[in-house]
This record gives sequence, C-alpha cells and structure tokens, in this order.
Amino acid sequence: MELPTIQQTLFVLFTSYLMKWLMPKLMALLKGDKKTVEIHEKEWKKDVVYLYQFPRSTHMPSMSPFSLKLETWLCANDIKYEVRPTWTQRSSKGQIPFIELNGEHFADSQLIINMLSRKFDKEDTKILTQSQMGTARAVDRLIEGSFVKQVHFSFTLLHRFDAIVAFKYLDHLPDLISGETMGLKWVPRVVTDVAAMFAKPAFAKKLYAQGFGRLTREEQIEQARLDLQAIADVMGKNKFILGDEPHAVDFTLFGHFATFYYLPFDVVLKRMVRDEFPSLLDHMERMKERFWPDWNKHLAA
Ligand SMILES: N[C@@H](CCC(=O)N[C@@H](CS)C(=O)NCC(=O)O)C(=O)O
Repeated sequence: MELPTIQQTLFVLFTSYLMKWLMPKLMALLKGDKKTVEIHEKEWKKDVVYLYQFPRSTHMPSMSPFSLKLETWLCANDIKYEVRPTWTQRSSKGQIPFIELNGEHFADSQLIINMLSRKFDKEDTKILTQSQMGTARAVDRLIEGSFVKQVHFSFTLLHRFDAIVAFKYLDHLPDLISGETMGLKWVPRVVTDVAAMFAKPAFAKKLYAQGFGRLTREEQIEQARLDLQAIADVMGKNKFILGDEPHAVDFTLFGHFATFYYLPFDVVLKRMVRDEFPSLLDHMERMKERFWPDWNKHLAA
C-alpha cells in the first residue's frame, strides 16, 4: 500500500479541521423552521410550478427521492413546471424539495402533491375506492416510514433511514457523496472522502438509537425483505401498485427505489430487488420508461 505524501496528509488534516468548523455554521444557515420564506421567483407565471431541488446528478435526475417522486408526479399529471436547481435554498421546513405556485411557497413533497392534486383536480380519491385509498396510504407510509425511516442528522444534505441508511448510506457513503455521483465532478475526491469520514459515525449513531442499527446484517436484510415482499404482495400482478394506472403511491415507490437502483455501485437492496422482486423492478422500469423517456437528457454532464 502506498503511503500518503506529507502534502496529502496536511491537506486532509486541514480539510477536516475546516469542515468541523464550517459545517455547524453552514447548517445553521440552511436549516430551521422559518415561519415565512422569501418567494424567489418574482416574475411567476400563473399556475406554473417552480420546483426547487438539488441540481441534476450524474446517474439520475435527482439524488433526492422526494424530489424525484415530486418531479415524476408533475410530469405524469401534465402540470407545467420549471426546475430551479439549488444547493442552498430550503423550504419553510428547512428541507428540499419545495415549490412556489402563484407567488406562494409550499413545502414537503407529500403535502405538495396533496395540494396540487386538489388544485388541478388530480385527486386519487376520485378514482380509487376507500379501501384502495387505505392501502395506498399504508404502502406509502411503509416506504417512507419503515423502509425509509426519516432520521434527522445535523450534517448536510443527507440524513435518514432504516434499510436505506444501512445499505445505501452506511455501506457506500464515500461513493454516494463523491463529486462523480452527485454531478460535481470538479470536487476533489479527497474532500468528499473526508466529509464521509465525519458523517458516517452520525449515521451509525442515529441508526443505532432508532434500533435498526442494533440488528445483525442478516436481521436487517430480513426486515428489508419483509417490507419489499409486502409491497410486491399488494401489487400482485398489477402493472402499478393498485391497478393498471399509477397513483400517488407509485411515485413514492419510484422516487425511493430509483435513487438507489440507478446508483453506479452495488447496493444490497439493488441485488434484492433485481434477484428476488422482479415485479418491483418491472414497476420501476415501467415508471422510468413512461415518465422519463428522455432520462439521459436530465442527467448532469
Ligand atoms: N418529508 C420531506 C422530506 C424531504 C427531505 O428529507 N429532504 C432532504 C433531501 S432528500 C433535505 O432537504 N434535507 C435537508 C438538508 O439537506 O439540508 C418531503 O417529503 O419533502
């Protein structure tokens, strides 16, 4: 093994020191439950959604499952929208994605979809039975609440979740936040490696506190498998979760699955979906083909 040069060692030490000092300040700037937020698009056009999300990444239109869910839903429902890429802006809830519509700010992908469904007359309640609505909600929460449990980290753009934290973030953090994956090829790998080194213990700690981190690897995989099986069982032979057409819950599934499946490295969940749950893989590919026929055009160069 080649030892690092003095310059490389000094660079890593200096970057680590800088990050430690800079991160809390940066987070204080980005986060916070601000009651009112500024409207960025002053010259808005009526009924056009301005979608604020992270800039395009190299392997998928958005690294954020919530953004990919929302943008795919907008495409599917023929709602006029314009993407406003940003690394720094945040919603009234301190997160991304958020939208502006007719000079008003709206936060949280789920609440946004609910609000837009009402406004543009796209409500699932008009099509689905009450029992289907119940199933849709249960599957949606299974995906975002169990498979992808949200855990708040004080560090950066990346925070969360059960199986996803364990198998995507903890297993692959340096690759995941590398400039190459995020679409920021000019960021030196050493910088993102140092950032990963600092972030990883926080992910591990939260996952441990939440409980999933205390399970053995086999037990974690078993839990993830049960979640995947439950979704596959509800879908059965349908093309989409509740039938031949997609509803809001299909976009949740797509957003969360596509953002690990299309990563350029081997994630345990990817293997599970590919080898054990062909119907879920077909679902994802069907969604991608139907709503992102020009997927490659929406990737960072
Ligand atoms: N429940 C929210 C979750 C959004 C979320 O977790 N967004 C992440 C990015 S994927 C975020 O903004 N994190 C805060 C940060 O990075 O500063 C939604 O559905 O919109």
